Amino acid sequence: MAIALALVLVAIGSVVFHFASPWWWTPIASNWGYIDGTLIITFWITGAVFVAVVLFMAYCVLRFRHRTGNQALYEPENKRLEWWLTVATALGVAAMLAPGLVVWQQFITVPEDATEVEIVGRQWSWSFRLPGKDGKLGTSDIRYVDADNPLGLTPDDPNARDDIVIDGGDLHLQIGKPVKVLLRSLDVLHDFYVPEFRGKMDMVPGSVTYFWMTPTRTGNFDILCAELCGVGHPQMRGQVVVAEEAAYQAWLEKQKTFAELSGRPGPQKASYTPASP
Ligand SMILES: [Cu+2]
Repeated sequence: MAIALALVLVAIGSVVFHFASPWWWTPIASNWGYIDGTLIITFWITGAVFVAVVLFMAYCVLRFRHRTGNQALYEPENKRLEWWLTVATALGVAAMLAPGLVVWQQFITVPEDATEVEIVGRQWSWSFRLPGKDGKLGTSDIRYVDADNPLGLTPDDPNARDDIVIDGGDLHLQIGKPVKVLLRSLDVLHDFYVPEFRGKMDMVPGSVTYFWMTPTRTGNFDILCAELCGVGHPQMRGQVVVAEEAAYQAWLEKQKTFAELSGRPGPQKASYTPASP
């Protein structure tokens, strides 16, 4: 009786804790309310199954408790029960997976008016790149990485020269403007994660991953690395600042282009100056 009661209390306590708990997601700051929606569906389904299983256990503990003269019956097969459990489990799992597939499709279908922003991870810091006036990001290759060119932009690519490179600063974004977030890593696996954006994606050395989002709330948001990437992993922090248009433009004007940072004003040409006699 005491154990059955304890099980019922566990079920009731879990539901009460869920609704009364002060710990909940940090308020959302992007368009990805759908991500929260899929999580809530999963909570409801797993929560209902959890309560049903625990209450069923309490019922069994009480109903089939030891009594003198009672004998257990061995029943290894039960067609009807197996059929019923298989269908119910399949429906539950499908209901949890299907919304995720729909949201994933939206997560990687970038709207036409999105501007590109590149985020580069390395052990253990974040760098950023915005397209310059031409609206295009130049190409890059890890072989070009050096002190003047921390992101490895192709020195002779005209599209790269006006790219804005932010190495060791914050990334600023304009509120309400969709961005395509392009992710690169210079060394090992990292994962770009801003909890308020409800968006995260692995950064894989040698490839470019992406998703898109629209910031919907101004403020400063922490960037976390969500992929264990070495001893400095917990300190791999950055900041995204979401600002109104005027503040964003003021910040943008203060940023340096790749050409300014690397002292490469024009395409590099091989030249030969004869030594004076
Ligand atoms: Cu990392």
